[in-house]
Amino acid sequence: MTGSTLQRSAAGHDMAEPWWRGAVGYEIYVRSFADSNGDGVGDLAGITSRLDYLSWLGVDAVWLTPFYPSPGHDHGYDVSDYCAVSPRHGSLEDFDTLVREAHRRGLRVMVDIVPNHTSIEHQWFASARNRPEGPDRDRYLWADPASDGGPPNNWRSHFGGPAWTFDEASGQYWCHLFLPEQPDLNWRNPAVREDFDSILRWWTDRGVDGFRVDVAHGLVKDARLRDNPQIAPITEGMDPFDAFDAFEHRHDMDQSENVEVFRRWSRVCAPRQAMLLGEVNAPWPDRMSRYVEPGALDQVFFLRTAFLGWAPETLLTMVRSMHDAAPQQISWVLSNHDRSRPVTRFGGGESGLQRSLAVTTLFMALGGTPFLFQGEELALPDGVLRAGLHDPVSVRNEGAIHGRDGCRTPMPWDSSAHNGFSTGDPWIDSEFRPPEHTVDGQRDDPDAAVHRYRSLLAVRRRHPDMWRAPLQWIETADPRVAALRRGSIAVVANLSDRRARVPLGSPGWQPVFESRAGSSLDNREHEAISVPAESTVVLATDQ
Ligand code: TEU
Repeated sequence: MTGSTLQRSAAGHDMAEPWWRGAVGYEIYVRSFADSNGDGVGDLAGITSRLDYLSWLGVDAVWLTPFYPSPGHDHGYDVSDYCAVSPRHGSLEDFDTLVREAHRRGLRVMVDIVPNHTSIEHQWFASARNRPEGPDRDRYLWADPASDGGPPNNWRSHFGGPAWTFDEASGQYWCHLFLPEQPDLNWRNPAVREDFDSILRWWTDRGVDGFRVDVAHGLVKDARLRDNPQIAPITEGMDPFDAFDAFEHRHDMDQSENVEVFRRWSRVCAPRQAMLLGEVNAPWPDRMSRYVEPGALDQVFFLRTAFLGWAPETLLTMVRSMHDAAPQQISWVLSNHDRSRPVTRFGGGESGLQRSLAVTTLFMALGGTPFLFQGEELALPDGVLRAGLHDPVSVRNEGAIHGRDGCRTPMPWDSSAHNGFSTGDPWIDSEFRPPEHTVDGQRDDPDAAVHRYRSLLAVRRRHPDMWRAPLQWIETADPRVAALRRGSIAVVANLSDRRARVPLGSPGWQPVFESRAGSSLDNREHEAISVPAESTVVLATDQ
């Protein structure tokens, strides 16, 4: 099925525009969304059974995290077959059903493609390792030991330790920017490029509407494998992500040749109207915007906002400069399956919710394709584990502080056993969520977070100017307050801790969405809006 058979597209959408203009995406962490067969692991049939909820919420597209065959060292981000479904998550038939049912409801389906590395169990790696003289060897990055017998250079793995593991049989090291079980592909090898063209075609032929590209900044490595400059000391027991940041990643990441790979991918995907959305973690904004030059990726995630605690001035400064460098091509996010949830990062409870919704409301008016992470619409704090650790970053590093388990606990649907996620024991053992944090509990309460997010999405759909009309920033006196105008829409985000008054420059405005009640149009001409602390208001005018 192709996109043209979809029955709905974003309101005000012009058919000549790509489907993602004006769309809002929703990330599904497949392992933890819905389990249909009671084995404790989320699956594709479970997702299909919950599509009505996503339609009701009002998102336009879902991104599914990897569901491919995988030994699971990094929970699916170690793929052993790119064109199949892991029995853990269902079957290809289940996938086809999911796509068909999603399309019937006007929802697009994006899959995660993991091109930086394969699983150690992928047949390409088995062949590369077992036959050093064979044609598959060069699909990966192998290098001789340094003169002292150690790793060939000083590159580090994101997940701790060197980015190199020694292969006794051949006497060479293989490169891995993540786990040793995730060997990095050699993107200078034409066979690798051709294989991925085929993988993209294979999934678009099955009806997928786009790809989220894992570690898009990592693909091509320095041809001479030069050392990275070290910029900070590494100490014993340091968090692996901090140790990774102790280097300037001049030679292992963000090489100019990455963009050439995506130009090639775009030639495959653009004629099929399949979106290419990169996970790009590059110094910004100029390096980021290179990835979305015409004919390369369509959008990139801007992930810095998913790293921040509550820091309004920093957040607004980075958002504005990133927006201005690529006004329609940023996928704005506050969270994903790698980061602590925003409600927790922003102080928890009602305050965490107010702040998250205030920022998300601004994101909805920035062009580009914003994404919610499952449970964000419920204002969930991080889940609390009852037992065990699962994230390999925590399991393999005693000093790790940025464990990723808290955001990966099951989606709480209701107050039955395991919050309705599974009838069996979930793969991750976490505390029960109270009724007010569940989908069912919130649907019965008109003031609950889910209704506030749903209204926001409805307002965006009703007012296409919110994402389409040219954006003009309105200068404000306080750097913690951002204001903008887009055609018939104005948005004022007051992230400061006190009420703020912003002149709108013309009369005739009406609030159409308040992230927190209590804004007031001041004076008879309605020319200024007074906005409560830590909230965002969207206004419309008919003038
Ligand atoms: O994450 C990539 C990742 O870890 C980096 O973006 C990292 O946050 C950054 O470079 C820190 O400097 C993706 C997936 O989202 C994650 O779940 C996987 O574990 C990882 O790739 C490996 O596939």
